[in-house]
Amino acid sequence: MTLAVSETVRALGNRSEEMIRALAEITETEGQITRLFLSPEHKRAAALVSDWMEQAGLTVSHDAIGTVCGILPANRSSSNKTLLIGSHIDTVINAGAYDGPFGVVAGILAVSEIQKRGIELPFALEVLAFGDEEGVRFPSTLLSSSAVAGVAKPEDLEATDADGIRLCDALKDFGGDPAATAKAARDPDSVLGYLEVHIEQGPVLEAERLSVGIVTSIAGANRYRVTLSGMAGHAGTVPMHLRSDALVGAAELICAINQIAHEANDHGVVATVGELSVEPGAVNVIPAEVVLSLDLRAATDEPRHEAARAIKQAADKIAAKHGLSVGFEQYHEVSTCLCADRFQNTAEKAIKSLGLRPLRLMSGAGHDGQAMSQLTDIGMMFVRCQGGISHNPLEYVEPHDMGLAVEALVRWIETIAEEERAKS
Ligand code: HGY
Ligand code: MN
Ligand code: MN
Repeated sequence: MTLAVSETVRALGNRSEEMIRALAEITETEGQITRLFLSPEHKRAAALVSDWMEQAGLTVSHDAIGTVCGILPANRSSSNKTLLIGSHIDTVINAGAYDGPFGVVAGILAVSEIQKRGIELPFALEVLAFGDEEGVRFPSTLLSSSAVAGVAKPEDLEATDADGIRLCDALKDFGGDPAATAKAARDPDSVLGYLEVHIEQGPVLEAERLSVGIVTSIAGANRYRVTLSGMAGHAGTVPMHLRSDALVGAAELICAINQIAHEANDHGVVATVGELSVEPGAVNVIPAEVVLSLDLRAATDEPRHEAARAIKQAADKIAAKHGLSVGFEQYHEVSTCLCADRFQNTAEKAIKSLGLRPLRLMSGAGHDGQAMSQLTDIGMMFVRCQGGISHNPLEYVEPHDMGLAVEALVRWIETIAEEERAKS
C-alpha cells in the first residue's frame, strides 16, 4: 500500500471512529448503548445521519417507515440504475457501538470519497440507514429493509411492544406514515444491487489476522415465542408430584434446546433463549405460565428445520411429563441467503487491489441483506472486530480496520462500475 493510500486509510479510520462515537452517545440509557426502533433515540440518530449525508453531498429523504435515504445521482448515467449501500442504526439492549452504524458510516464516507476523487460512475448511489434490523422493541425484524424490498406486510405494523404500543402508532408519532409504507418499495428494475459493510461479529477474521473479508451467505433463522402453561398453586401446600410447574418445564426445555443444538453443531445449528417471563412471578406461588423466546439458526436450511422439529418433539414430551400445555408462535423466518457471485468477485478484486488476502466466509448473524435479497442481488463485506465480540458493550473495531474497509468499499464500487461500463 502506498504512503498516500495508507494516509487516506488512516484518515478514513479516524473519521469513522468519530462518527461511531457520536452515534454511540445517542442512547435511552446513560452509560450503555440502547437505541430501539421508532424511539426518540432512533429519531435523533436519524437526524444526525441525515446531516452527515447532506454534508457528504447527498440528497436526503426519509421514507414512510423511517429509513434515511441519501442519493448521489449518476454523473454520467448510462443506466437508470442505483446501487444501494446500507445497514442499520438501531441496536440491541446494552449494545456495542459498531453493529449496524459502521455500515452506514462506511457508506457515507465511501460516497464522499468517490466525489472527492472525481470518480465517474454509470449508476447512482444511495446510502440507506435502516431503523429496524435488530427487532428488539417489536416482534418483527428487518422491517425497514423489508419495506424497501417491497416485502413488508400490513400486519407487521400491528405488532405491539412490551408496553402495548402498536408499531403503526409509534410510527405515526415518529413522523412516519403507516399507510404509505408500500411506497417505500423500490422497483427491482431501478436497482443495480445492494452492498453492506458490517462487523463480522465472530472470531474468524481475527484468527486469520485479516482486516476485511467477503461474505458468501447469511444463515437462515427462525424466531419463536414459546408459551408453557401450568397451574398456579400454593408453594407450601401442593406436593411436588401434584404440581404443573411451568417454570420447571421451561427449565427442562431450555436444557433440551441447548442439547439439540450442541448435537447438530456440525451443521452450524445454534439456538438461543434470550428472553423469559414468569407469571404470576411471586416467591410463594407455583409458576403458572412461562413465555420464552427462541432464536434458531443454521448454516443451511434443512438442519435448521430438523432442529425445529426436534425441539418441538422435546417440548411435547416435557409438557406431558409436567402436565403442561406448550405452544410455539413463530414470528420470523428467513431462509439462508446467498451473496451474489458478481459481488463476491468484485469484492475480491477490491480487497486484492489493497494487497490484502481475500478470505470468503459465511455470516451466522442476520443482516438487512436478507430482506434486500428479495429485491436485488446482494453483496457483503465483513470487517474484523476484536475477539469477535458483538451484542456486547465490549464490541470494538480498530480505526485502521475501519479505514481499510471504507477504502475497500470505494474500490468495490469502482470495480462494479468498471464491470457495468464493460457491459455497455
Ligand atoms: O440477530 C442478528 O443476527 C442480528 O444482529 N439482528
Ligand atoms: Mn447488525
Ligand atoms: Mn445485531
